[in-house]
Amino acid sequence: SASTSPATQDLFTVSSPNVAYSDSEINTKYAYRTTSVTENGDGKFVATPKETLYDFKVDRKIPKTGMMLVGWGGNNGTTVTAGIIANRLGLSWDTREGPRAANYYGSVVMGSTMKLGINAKTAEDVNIPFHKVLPMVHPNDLAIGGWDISGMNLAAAMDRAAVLEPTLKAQIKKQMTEMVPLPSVYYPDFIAANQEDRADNCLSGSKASLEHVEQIRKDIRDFKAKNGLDKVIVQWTANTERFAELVPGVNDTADNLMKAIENGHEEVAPSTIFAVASILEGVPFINGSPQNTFVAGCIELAEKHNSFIGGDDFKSGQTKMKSALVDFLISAGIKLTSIASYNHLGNNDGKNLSSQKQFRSKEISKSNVVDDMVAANNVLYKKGEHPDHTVVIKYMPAVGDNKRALDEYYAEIFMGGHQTISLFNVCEDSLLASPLIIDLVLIAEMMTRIQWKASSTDGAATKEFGNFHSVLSILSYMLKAPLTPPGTPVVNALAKQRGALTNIFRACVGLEPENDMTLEHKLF
Ligand code: NAI
Ligand code: DG6
Repeated sequence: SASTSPATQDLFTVSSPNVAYSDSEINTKYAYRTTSVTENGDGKFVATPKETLYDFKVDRKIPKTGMMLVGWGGNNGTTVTAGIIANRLGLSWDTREGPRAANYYGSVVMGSTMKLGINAKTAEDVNIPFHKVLPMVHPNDLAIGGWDISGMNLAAAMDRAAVLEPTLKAQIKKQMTEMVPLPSVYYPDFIAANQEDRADNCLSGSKASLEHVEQIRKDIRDFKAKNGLDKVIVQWTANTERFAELVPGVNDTADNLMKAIENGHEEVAPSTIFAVASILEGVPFINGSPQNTFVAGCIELAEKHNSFIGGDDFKSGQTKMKSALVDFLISAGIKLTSIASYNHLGNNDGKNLSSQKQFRSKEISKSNVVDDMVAANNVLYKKGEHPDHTVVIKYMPAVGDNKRALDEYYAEIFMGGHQTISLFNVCEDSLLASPLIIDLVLIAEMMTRIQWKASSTDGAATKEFGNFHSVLSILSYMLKAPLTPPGTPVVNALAKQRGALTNIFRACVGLEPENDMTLEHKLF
């Protein structure tokens, strides 16, 4: 917790000449090993092992951290807030299936483990909670706040969401009632017209303005001061917006974007206003929806201010399965030829997505998720060849937040045969998304406390310690359409995304990447 001293908070220490602990920092010298490949011109390659030395520095002091959600009064916003309060209070409640207790299932950080190594005596694996690899914030300690264009208090909004059991809601009603979203930026053209009737808590003005940016910045500062916080993370879990048009001179550079905001240009989305305010305030901003919040000018602004951004679109149910299953099929040498993905859902997200422009944003983010896996297999697929892929979403109020995701995967197997896999996946949408919201906050916060430099021991000119790139692609595991630093590849394959996350965390404490060779059990 925030009050634990660095010395007592560690579950393990690393015993290595490359790792040094002080009260305030963990300092590590790390050899990053890759393979450099050159092409001979005759279609053959030369692969050369390469080693780059880095210094990593981890700030051990766990900061008092706040999470501010845009769209706080929505299904995700109310569910994640209720879940954290229930965990903090250690609540249990009755359901028709028996008692249930608060947990963090579905959170990689809080619910999964990582192999630390092998027990020196028993030769058995030693696994530790992911949360204990680096000195991370505990979600129970997060201060929570945010904005919504609907002014309903969080208890009423939680009822509107119809996600949680009444026996749980009754126990947290008092705390939830006291939580009321701040007024937000509402530009009606960006979300579906069917959302208008809930927009009763809006800042005046229906297009971009510097006043809006300044108001959001002030809200962040006030929240920080009121709760005595060291850090704040802002996350968009508000309605899916339409894509903003990319207009040269408007959103292509940081300066043009700031001018466009000043001039009230109509192609600046509310989500971009929140991103800009967060960047200027130096707090990480994560986009949990699919729209193109991070226009080029916004990314450049983040880079200029050395501020962190991450996105886009939480990867919760159908797409998480897809990014695991397609990875498995194609890695197994099976030629996937079509994916048909249908969804129907009855929550407010589904209602908003029943409008064509907002659906289009979601269709794009749900459709591009297999590209890297297909492109990587040049045995099965010719250059440019791609499986057919369709995504359908329908609004069916009766099923509420319990989205139905139906998928058919059709593949070519040995000697002209076929494999057809049909999935029926009932995704309790907000209960799947809430732990991702927590993971994104905890990992983004952790990344603000990790610095690197080229190692002074490898003869390179000694550089100052600096941050990771502003675009936090390490968050990819939680996101459908991962944003990566301009010009760098997007990785959608779930196992690779997890590998990047765990191995970067391991590197920061001088541990080798996880490998599954287990030679110790094979070479007798
Ligand atoms: P929701 O519709 O229940 O909540 C969205 C909230 O945002 C509403 O309370 C609405 O009043 C508010 N809002 C709209 N525009 C706003 C603005 N400019 N400023 C502040 N508040 C605003 O939707 P839900 O289910 O909570 O999902 C939120 C977002 O997360 C959607 O874009 C959805 O597509 C995305 N998402 C959800 C996933 C899930 O599994 N639940 C997974 C992936 C993405
Ligand atoms: C219909 O697919 C509605 C969407 O908002 C999804 O529920 C949400 O994006 C989660 O999608 P997925 O593919 O990660 O389950």
